[in-house]
Amino acid sequence: MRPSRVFSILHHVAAFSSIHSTTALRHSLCKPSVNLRYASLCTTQQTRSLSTETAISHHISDLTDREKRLLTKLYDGLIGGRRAALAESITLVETQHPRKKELAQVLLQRVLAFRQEQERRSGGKPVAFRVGLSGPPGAGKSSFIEVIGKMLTGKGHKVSVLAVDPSSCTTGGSLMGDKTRMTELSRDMNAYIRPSPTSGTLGGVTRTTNEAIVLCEGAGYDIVLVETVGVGQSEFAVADMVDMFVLLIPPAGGDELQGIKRGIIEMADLVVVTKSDGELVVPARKIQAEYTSALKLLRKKSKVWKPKVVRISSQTGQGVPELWETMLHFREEMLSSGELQVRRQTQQKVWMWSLIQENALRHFQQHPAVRAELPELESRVTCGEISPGLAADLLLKVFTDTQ
Ligand SMILES: Nc1nc2c(ncn2[C@@H]2O[C@H](COP(=O)(O)OP(=O)(O)O)[C@@H](O)[C@H]2O)c(=O)[nH]1
Ligand SMILES: [Mg+2]
Repeated sequence: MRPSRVFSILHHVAAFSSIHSTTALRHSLCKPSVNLRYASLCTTQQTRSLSTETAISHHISDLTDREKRLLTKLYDGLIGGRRAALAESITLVETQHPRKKELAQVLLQRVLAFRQEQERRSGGKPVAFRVGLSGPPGAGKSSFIEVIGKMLTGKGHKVSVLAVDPSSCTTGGSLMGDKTRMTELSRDMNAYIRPSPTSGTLGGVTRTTNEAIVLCEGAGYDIVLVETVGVGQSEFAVADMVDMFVLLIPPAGGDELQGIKRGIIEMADLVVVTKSDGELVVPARKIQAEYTSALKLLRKKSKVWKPKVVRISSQTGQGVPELWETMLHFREEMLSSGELQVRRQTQQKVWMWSLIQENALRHFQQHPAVRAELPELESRVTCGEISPGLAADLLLKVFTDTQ
């Protein structure tokens, strides 16, 4: 993206925002610090946002009246907690249409500003609790979400459920099954369930899920649950967008457990052995013991939190209230130590870099000079005539020479 493009998007943000002036935008980029570390971070942001402000004032708005009206309607509806507006906003961030993508960024920026203002008022404490739930297909994730979701709305929370399922891109959505497992929750006015988009790459799904989280929080959902199947890299992607990553394991035989990647166990802040009821209580206990000792050998993700292994049953509800207490305890520990805030900041950076990676690669692959050279270089690499390293260097050279 050329600088002028960047500024033009930033300008949309300022032009569209009637309440949030450029000063508010600066506020949104720099919330009052919770401790000294953030204070120093804010100082650099302040300097940076001054140039942003200058850039904004030099650019003229090119949002049409219709676009402004659409964005106002979505923003007001979203902040007012209207589900239809939330659904429409998520559809907007999922779009592939270039212009609509820009509009989505304007909307997001404004929702972010709103959310940060809320955070500032609550003393820098994140307004929502983001929880990732992963585990092999059939582990009982959706059944668990139904039970805990209802429990939480019963306590006065607003719960949103987002799904990251790259397999749904090819199968057209395995989420139908999930919806039927969440029948009561999907009828609950304080819950919002959004299936994974059925097109796009994992990268695309990840981006839109990250953005959907922001929108849900803007719409007043204070608990965001992100469900993902333990397939491919999706669980790693989800671990990178939540405050707490929970791994659900069914009390089944060894074979299924082989499928759970060691790396993902390391990511878990909590391991939940599901279906601990009836005949499954004994195997569930066994799995709990196995995971408890396995976790002791793994690298710790946090300085203040030791991952735990708990057992629950969504069928009987046993262990679910205690599990929620454990999750709250985690959040408190992570917040008071400042680790949670740092985790979120790191995630923002990871997210930015993965977007850059995805876009830069696409830009490279679509570049005319690269496309012209690619077939020949590829065939010379495959027949061993030149090394992959040399071919990559040559392609990068034609790319940079023609910029
Ligand atoms: N016995 C028992 N079965 C369960 C429990 N939770 C889920 N199941 C069953 O496990 C299967 C898979 O559940 P589901 O929630 O769809 O798993 P997901 O693929 O991880 O979302 C379904 O047949 C559920 O009825 C539980 O607590 N106890
Ligand atoms: Mg499911």
